[in-house]
Amino acid sequence: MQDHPALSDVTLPDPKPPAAPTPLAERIVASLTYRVGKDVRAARPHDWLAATILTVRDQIIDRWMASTRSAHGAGAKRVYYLSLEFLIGRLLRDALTNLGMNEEVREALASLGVDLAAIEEIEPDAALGNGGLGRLAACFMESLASLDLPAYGYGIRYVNGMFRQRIDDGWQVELPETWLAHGDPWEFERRESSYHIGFGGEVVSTDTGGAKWRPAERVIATAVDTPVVGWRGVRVNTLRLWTAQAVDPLKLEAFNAGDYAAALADSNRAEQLTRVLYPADAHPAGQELRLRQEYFFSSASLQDVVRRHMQYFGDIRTLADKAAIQLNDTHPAVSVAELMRLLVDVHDLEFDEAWRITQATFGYTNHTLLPEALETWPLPMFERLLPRHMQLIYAINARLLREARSRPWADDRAISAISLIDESGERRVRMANLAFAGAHSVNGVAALHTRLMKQTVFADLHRLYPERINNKTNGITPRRWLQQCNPALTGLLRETIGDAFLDRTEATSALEAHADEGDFQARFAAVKRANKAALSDHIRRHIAVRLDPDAMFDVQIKRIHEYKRQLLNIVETVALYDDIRSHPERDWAPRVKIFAGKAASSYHNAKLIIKLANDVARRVNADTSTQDLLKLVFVPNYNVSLAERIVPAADLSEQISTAGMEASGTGNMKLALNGALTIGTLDGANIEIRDRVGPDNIFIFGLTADEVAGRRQAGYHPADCIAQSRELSQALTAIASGVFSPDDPARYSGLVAELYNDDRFMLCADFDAYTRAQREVDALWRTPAAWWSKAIRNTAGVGWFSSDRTISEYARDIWEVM
Ligand code: 26Q
Repeated sequence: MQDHPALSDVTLPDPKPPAAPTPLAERIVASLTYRVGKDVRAARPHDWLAATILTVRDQIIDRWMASTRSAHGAGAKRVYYLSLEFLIGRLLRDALTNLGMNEEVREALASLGVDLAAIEEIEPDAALGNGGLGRLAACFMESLASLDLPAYGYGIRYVNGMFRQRIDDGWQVELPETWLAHGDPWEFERRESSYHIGFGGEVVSTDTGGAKWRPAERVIATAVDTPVVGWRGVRVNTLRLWTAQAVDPLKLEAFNAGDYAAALADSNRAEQLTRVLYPADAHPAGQELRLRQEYFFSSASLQDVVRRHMQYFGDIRTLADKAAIQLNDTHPAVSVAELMRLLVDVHDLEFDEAWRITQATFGYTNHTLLPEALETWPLPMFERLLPRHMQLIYAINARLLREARSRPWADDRAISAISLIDESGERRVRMANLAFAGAHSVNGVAALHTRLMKQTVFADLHRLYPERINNKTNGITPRRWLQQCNPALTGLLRETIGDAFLDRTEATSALEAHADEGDFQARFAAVKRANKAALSDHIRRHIAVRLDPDAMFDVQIKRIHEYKRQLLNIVETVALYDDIRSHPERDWAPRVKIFAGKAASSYHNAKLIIKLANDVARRVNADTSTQDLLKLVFVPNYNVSLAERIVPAADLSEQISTAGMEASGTGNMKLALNGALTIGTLDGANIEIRDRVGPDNIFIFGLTADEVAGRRQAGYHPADCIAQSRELSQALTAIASGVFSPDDPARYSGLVAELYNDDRFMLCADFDAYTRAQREVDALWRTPAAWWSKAIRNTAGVGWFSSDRTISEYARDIWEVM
């Protein structure tokens, strides 16, 4: 019985010849009319933005499908980047640049009376991340597509990303970020790609002697896809973000009985899962919702990876040959246990074979050495939420510790350091150890960081598996962080050294030959000045402070954290202010101190540091005696878009973390590429930046990581350092006694007392060296030819820090796809 004739029986009409391509402006109007549903005359800027994005998106779709087909056809190995954060920022300019459509779209819109720059400005900044780790994931996605590697990013589609920061009377106030308020025209919801995710319940044994998890609770994960366009449009990859829904969104029985709260309870509970991004706290609190998020997204991603693998290759045992999964920090580390569950419980593999496949499939990237920032979960909570995973972790641990005990050097201390369970207090699951054990590659993000990983947090695991740790120094995408954010510099480089650097960022090295040419220096300086004037305009409009674009723009832009030492910079500014007032006759270099960054809402000292910056700014900016010599601004709501304004306008880049504490840093690379000189410690990637730009073109100061460790061991007494430095003690006394906080003179007494008592971040030990380095900066600023020569050598020297180079190394050494 056949209801419909077989397809082959039907005579299909001849396919229509392809329609002549419509001019772009007409296609934008068609999008506006038929997809946004707005009349040209009634359209508001957001409608034009949506219509433009939808039109550009159409151009992307064919390439997107072709990319998927080519990977499929070739039976290619795919790369999966699992990250709880993707700090992608705005996408329109990115897509236009990479497709080479900027001019065409600008003209089409202009013919409709619409200004492309104006609508680019209202695109929401997708802030699905906290800082460096999230932005790195975004740069990596762009480089993966640019290198034509088949890859998927997996993450969570948070309804509320990183909070919006307002500064009220100098204090940080957090407001919800509602980036989806106007919808997101980039995304495609994939209802067909949905998975059940379980929580809680119990483990039962099966007839065949296996185990099966019977979760008490289930939610549905649905995929939402965003295309990621590579440079020159070579490839379009997918960023797949998961959103949570209840299995039974409306309980009709309860609804009919009039209990509306109960009717919607499941929906509300499920939707909580993908509601909000957790802040990168100084001390992550180990909250249950966070663990639920981590598992939700890990399980959905792995089910999707395994489903795709089975669809294309049909044999689970070849998974590691066809899939490389990279864990962005430990946030997705529960994936190790989840893949084991899928292999053992669902695909019936033996434990040992499953473990071999798991290790061969995963790589793990570490981004921090701070012990208090390493993720651990209370064992009872973990067991209640994920009982089957807890069993598998015990089994993995037994295997791991058996192997460790076979080594002659493994004493009790080493064994307890290697264990997946921390038994020193209340028992906790160590996610870093789980990720280390479950991966064939464990990498750090800068050379120093990788060395310290081997010597500190992972010393015993490294001794057990000496081949596993490797370095992959971070990078940044030069498309966003040079071409898009600094079109004027890009234009100057193209005229001077040709276009090679657009495809191979290292080719900026050709600039070195021009570093001492007066004419080129003048053009380089003019570009910088124009960028500074544009930033000054923005700052005047937003915080009503007037800046002089001829002053040195000295910037520290990053999350506010004590180890990053914004406080060192502020205290030095106070000392400088005092010095200028005492010696107004000296030849000071006019400076503008620019700060921007967010503090985690529960991080008390970080928020107090923001207030201090604002208190000092109010006093200094109002002082007529230092007017043209010193200004301080705290620019609110630091995000990717604000970084894109500040980076091209910076003269001096502050990278002053306590040595050994900043895993890499990536802002340091963005600023140097745009011609800022770095003042910094020998920490993270600063060391490699010095190696590439040369020690004469960077201001390095302070203790090294080994000296920091040595001082700590020998007993560090900050009060002695303070007593020995007149400038430091005067500045601290002024701050502590309320000179900058007359409304609340004791506001900073606790903060300053901490410096006297333990000064965990060794601000006092580095203060004098920092001040000396700053005075060298001043001297250089007063000799423009020398300054610009060094600035140019920075742009010339740091092309190596392209994320294309970083991704090539991951592809070759870890994923084996190149
Ligand atoms: C952990 C548990 C619970 C809630 C939140 C978190 C959490 C979230 C985000 C912990 C840490 C982060 C972010 C860390 C981060 O951005 N690290 C930075 O990574 C950069 C990329 O490798 C490096 O350049 C920086 O040095 C490093 O600080």
